[in-house]
Amino acid sequence: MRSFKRILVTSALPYANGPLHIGHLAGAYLSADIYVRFQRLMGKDILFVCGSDEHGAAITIKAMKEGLTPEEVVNKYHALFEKTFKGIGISFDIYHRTSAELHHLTSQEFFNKLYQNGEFEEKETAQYYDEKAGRFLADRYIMGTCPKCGNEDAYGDQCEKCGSSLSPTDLINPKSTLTGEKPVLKNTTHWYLPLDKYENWLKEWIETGKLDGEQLHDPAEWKNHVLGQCKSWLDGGLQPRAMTRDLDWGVDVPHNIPGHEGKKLYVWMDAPIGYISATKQWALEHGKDWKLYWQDKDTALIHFIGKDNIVFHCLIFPAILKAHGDYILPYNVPANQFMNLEGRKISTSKNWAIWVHEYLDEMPDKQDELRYTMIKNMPELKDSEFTWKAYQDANNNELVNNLANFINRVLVLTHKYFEGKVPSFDEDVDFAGPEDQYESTFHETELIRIFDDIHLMADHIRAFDFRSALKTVMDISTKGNQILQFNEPWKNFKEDPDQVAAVLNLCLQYLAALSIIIRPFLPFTSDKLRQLLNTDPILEKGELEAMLEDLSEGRVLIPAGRKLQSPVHLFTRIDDQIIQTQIDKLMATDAVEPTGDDHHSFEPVKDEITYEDFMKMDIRSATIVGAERIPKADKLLKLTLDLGFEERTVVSGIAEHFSPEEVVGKRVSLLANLAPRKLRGVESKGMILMAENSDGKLSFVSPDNSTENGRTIK
Ligand code: B3M
Ligand code: ZN
Repeated sequence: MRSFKRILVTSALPYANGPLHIGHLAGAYLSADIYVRFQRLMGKDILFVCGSDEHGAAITIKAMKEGLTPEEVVNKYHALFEKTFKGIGISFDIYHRTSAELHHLTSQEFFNKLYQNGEFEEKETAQYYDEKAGRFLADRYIMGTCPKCGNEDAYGDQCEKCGSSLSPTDLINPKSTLTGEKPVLKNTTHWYLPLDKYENWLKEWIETGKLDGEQLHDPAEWKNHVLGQCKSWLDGGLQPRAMTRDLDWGVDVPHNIPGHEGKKLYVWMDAPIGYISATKQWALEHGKDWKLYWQDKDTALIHFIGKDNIVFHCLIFPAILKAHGDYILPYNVPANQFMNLEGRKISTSKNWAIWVHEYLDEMPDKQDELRYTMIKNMPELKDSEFTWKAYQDANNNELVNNLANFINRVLVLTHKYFEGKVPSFDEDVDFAGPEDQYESTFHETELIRIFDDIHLMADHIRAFDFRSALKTVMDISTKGNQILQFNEPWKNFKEDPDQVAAVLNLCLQYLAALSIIIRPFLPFTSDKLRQLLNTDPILEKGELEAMLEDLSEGRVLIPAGRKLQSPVHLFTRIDDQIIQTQIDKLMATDAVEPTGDDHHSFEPVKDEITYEDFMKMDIRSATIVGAERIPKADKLLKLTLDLGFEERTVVSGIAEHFSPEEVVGKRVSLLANLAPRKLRGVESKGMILMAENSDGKLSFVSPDNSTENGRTIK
C-alpha cells in the first residue's frame, strides 16, 4: 500500500436481530482488529468504526417472531453487541448505531444530495402487497421456489441454497410470510440508483484502480475472490436498484421530497452511511474533523466484511459515494470467506453456532484462546472450519507448549539464578543460536534476527494475511525456546554463569518483543506479559515503531536490573471433558431444533427421496416407561422406552415442553436405527418423532393402543 496520512477502517455493521457467533468474528471483526492494533502500534493515524445495523426487514421479522417492537429488538442486541465486542477485545474507536438521530440526519442529507444532483430515477413498478396484512412486502417477507435451483425455501431477495440474488417476482409460488397468503401486485413509486449507468466507471475503477485518470488503489493488492465476485456482477450487467422501500421501520425519505409519505430508505442505502455517521459521532466526542477521514485523498478507506457483503461494498456503496461527489472511495475491501463449524455451515436458525457471548460466559478469561484458534483458521482466501478439537490442540500444543512455556521458563530461571532481575551480561559471551544450530553467535546478531522476523510479520499484516502473520509470531517464540534448549541454562550456571546471564538476557529481550508483537492477535496476553515484565502498559501509540527503532540501533528492549514479577502460566491445558461439554452442547441444540424458528410459515417440502430412501428408516411403536432430567441440560430428558423386544435409552430435547412425570406412559414412534450418539455423556439410541404446531408446541406422534410396542411403522 502506498503511504497515506491516515487510515479509516470499518467493520460490517452487524444486524441487530440476533447475537454474534464465531462466523461473524471470523468474517469482519478479528481481521480488522488485528490490522488496526498493528497500525496503531506502528504510530499510524488510524480510526476504527463500527455500529449496529438496526433497520431493514431482518429486524422487523425478528420483532414479529418474538412479539417485541423493533425498538425493543435493536436495543437488546445493540447492548449485547457492545458487551460482546468488548469482551472479546475488538478495539473499535467507536461503536455506534443506525437508530441514532445523527445517523438518520446523515443518511437523509446524503439522500437529498443525490436527489438534488438528479442521480435518482423515479419509477413506478408493481410490487407484492399482502392484502390481508394491508401492506407492501419487503423482499424478505416473501418466500417461494427459486427459479434457478428449485429450492422451495428461497427468499424474495436471495436463494440461500444456490446463492442467486433474486427479486420477489422471480419466485415461483410466492407466499407472504406474514399471513401465508399469495401476495398480489400493486403499483408503488420508488427512487432508483441507475447502477447500469455506472457500470463502466465501476469496472474501470475496480479492475485498474483508476478513476478519471487518477490511480486510487492497486488491484494487485485486492484479494482474488473479491475481484472475481465483482467481475461476475459486472459481467452479468448491473440493474437500477431501488433505494427506498414501503416500510414503517427505517430512515424516513426526507420530508421535502414529494411523495415521501410511507417510504423509508433501503437498508443497504443507510447502513454503509452508518460508517460515516459513526465517524461524525467520534469526531464530535474527540474534537476532530470527520471530513478528513472521508473526504481527503490522503485517507485510505478499508472495509472489512464477509463475502456475502462484497457487492454492497465494492459496487453499490462506491456508486453512492461517487454520486454524492465529495467522498473518497474504498482503497481495499479485504473480505473474508465463511467459517464453518464442525463440518457444517453455521446456521442461526438451526442454532448451529458458537455464540460469542456464551463462550465468554462459559470459558471465562479465555478470550485469546478463541482469538488464536480463529486467526489460525481464518477464512481469508477460502472457507475454513472451526472445530473444538482444533481449538483444544491449538491451545495445548501451541499456546501452552510453545508460548506460555517459553515465557514461564525464562521467568522461572531468572528468579532462580538472578533474584528475578534482568541479568546484565558481557557482550563477548558466546552461545548457541537456534536456526542452524551454529555455535558462538552474539547477542546482537540474535536481536537482528527478531528484527527481520518482525518485519516479515508486518508485511503479512499489511497484505491482510493474518494467518501467516500469526505463524511468524509463533515462530519467534519457537526460536526463543530453541535458544533455551540449545544452551540449557539450567545445567550450566555453576560452570558458566556469564553465559547463563547472556542467554537469559537475550530471552528476556524476546519476551519484551513478544509482549508487543502478540498484541494485535492476543491483546489480553500482551497486557499480562507486560505486567510480568514490569513494563509500561501498551497504549497502542507507536510502541512497535519505537521498538523497531531500538532494535535497529542495537538498543535493548528491557534493561538489565529490571525486577520481574513471579512467573505465572499465561495459558493452561484444556482437558477433554471441557471440550466434550461444548461438543455435547452443540449436538444437543441441534437435536432440539426440529423446524428452525419460523412458525409463521409452512416449511417447504424437502428434496425428493426414493422409496428405497424411505425404507432405510426403521420406525417402531414404543412406550415411554421412564423419564428423568439430565443435570445441567435444561432442554434434555433421558427417556427409557419399551420396544417390546428390548428397552432403549433415548435423549430427547423436550424438557422445556414436558415434565418427566407427564411423559411416562406416552405411546411414541421411535426412529430406531438412527446412529447412536452421546448427548451430555448419555448415549442416545434413536429419536422419537414429534409434531410441532404453529406456536412451537410439541406433541407426540402416537400409534393407538392396538399397536403393540416394537411394531414397525411404515
Ligand atoms: N448488516 C449484513 C450483515 O450483518 C449487514 C452489514 C451492513 S454493513 C454496512 O451481514
Ligand atoms: Zn436457488
